[in-house]
Amino acid sequence: MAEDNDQEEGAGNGPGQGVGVVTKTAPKTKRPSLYKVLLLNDDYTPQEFVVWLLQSVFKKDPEEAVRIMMHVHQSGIGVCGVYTYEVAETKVAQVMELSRRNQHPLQCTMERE
Ligand code: TYC
Repeated sequence: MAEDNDQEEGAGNGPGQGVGVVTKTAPKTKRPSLYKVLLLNDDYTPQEFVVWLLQSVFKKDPEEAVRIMMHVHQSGIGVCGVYTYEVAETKVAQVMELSRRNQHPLQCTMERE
């Protein structure tokens, strides 16, 4: 019978009954793009300066710094680290400024991963 059935129109919740449905939108967290900071080899920048840069700018331990420097020295280019855009940009600027101040021709650049 209609009178004792909750599913009939006019009974229960649902549209038009003044009862809201709580919905939750998943928060949209987009992961930022990452950028490789690359060091380029040259014939003039001292190896010790490159190792020092890798420790001071890129926070590498001494062994890792030597490994990266030797890789760049032997293959011409190498990755110093991977960062978000603004961090990568800052590291490149720091390397270029330190190299300029010390009159070394060392070049550093960044590239989207
Ligand atoms: N090739 C340089 C030398 O023999 C050392 C060096 C290594 C320079 C890495 C730049 O990114 C570099 N003195």
